[in-house]
Amino acid sequence: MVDRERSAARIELDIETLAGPGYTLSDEAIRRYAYTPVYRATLDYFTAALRELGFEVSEDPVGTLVARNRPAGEPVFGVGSHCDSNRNGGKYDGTMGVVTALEVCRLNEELGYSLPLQLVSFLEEEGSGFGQMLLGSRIMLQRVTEEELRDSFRAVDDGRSFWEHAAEAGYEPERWRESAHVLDDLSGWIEMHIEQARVLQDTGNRIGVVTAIAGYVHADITAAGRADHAGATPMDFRRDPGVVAAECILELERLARAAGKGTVATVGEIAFEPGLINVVPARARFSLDIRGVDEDAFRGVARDIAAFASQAAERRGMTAVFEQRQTLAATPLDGRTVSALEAAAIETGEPFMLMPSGAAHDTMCVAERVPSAMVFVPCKDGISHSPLEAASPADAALAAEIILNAIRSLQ
Ligand code: HGY
Ligand code: MN
Ligand code: MN
Repeated sequence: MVDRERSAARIELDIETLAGPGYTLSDEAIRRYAYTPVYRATLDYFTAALRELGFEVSEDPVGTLVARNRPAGEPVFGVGSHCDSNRNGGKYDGTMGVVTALEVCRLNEELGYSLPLQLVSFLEEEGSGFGQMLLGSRIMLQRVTEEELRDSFRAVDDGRSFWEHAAEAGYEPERWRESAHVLDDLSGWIEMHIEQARVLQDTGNRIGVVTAIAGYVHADITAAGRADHAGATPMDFRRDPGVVAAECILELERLARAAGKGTVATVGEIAFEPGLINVVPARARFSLDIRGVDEDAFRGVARDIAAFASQAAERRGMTAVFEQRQTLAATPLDGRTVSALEAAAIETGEPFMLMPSGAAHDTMCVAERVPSAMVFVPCKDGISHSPLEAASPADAALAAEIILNAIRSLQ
């Protein structure tokens, strides 16, 4: 029998410790990402706790943490998430999933179930280090190219390549393809995560059993005009790409709403060059994050905004270029694993629901090779990617019990 109070207390201690100094680059938000000392300290924290449980802990060639309680080659069931954070992150996104996976490993030992387990904490899920979301799991699934790792993927902080940073941190990026072997022995995979929206809270549910994960397109549009003096240049003489960007942002909202079917679209980054108050910008770059569970709908929005941008720029004597960063398809999750989680949730008598995920997760990659599912817990008012993020260790303890029992039933 799981002592949920004890589990909740352990989960809370882990979460609060990993929110403390030494584990974040900022004291206003949780900020940790690949190859920073605070991220290294976070991996060391999990390594110590897992070694205490007798797990064999290692890291793949680029830094994804892998811990297992069976020798390589034997089947194991996968649990985990990511412990890097958004640059404006909260204590719970990702980290609560790894902590809950750790609690599943603890309970497995204490209750003598001796289930074969492998805990994985994926590198760079947030993309805070190199602007590439799900980077560790996409490397594992070989959904990147060596050229991207060697050259195009550049650090947000200093513009140097992923390859250089990985090597400097003591990893072996030249062996990146071997990361695929992390999934070789997995008989299944369950990731726990905070919901990052407010459906569970508003419906009074403590648990979400996730049935599918929205697909996405990440891209940039760069409009190019001409830098001019902001005071001396009459309005009719301007080539102002900032105005093109503004038209695109409004059009993107219209396209997403018109597409419906849960399609969403966001411009989260915008940058003008030279970015001075008294200079009409020469260039305007803005990011696109377009998502949905209906492939045609969200990919249609990406296609239409690219065409709109180019026409809007041309109308004003300028150019606009759409460059895709990356894309993943909407991912249905494994029916048998979902049913096992559903049965385990029913057994607890606690309120739960089946639901899709609007946020992206490493499970989108794992699911290509391993029967996978996810468990959500509520986060207060749906706030996430913010230091105001809040979630309940008691809900996480309930999730740990449900995951543990689902894994037992899947053996
Ligand atoms: O943005 C996402 O979907 C994830 O939280 N990185
Ligand atoms: Mn996350
Ligand atoms: Mn996130």
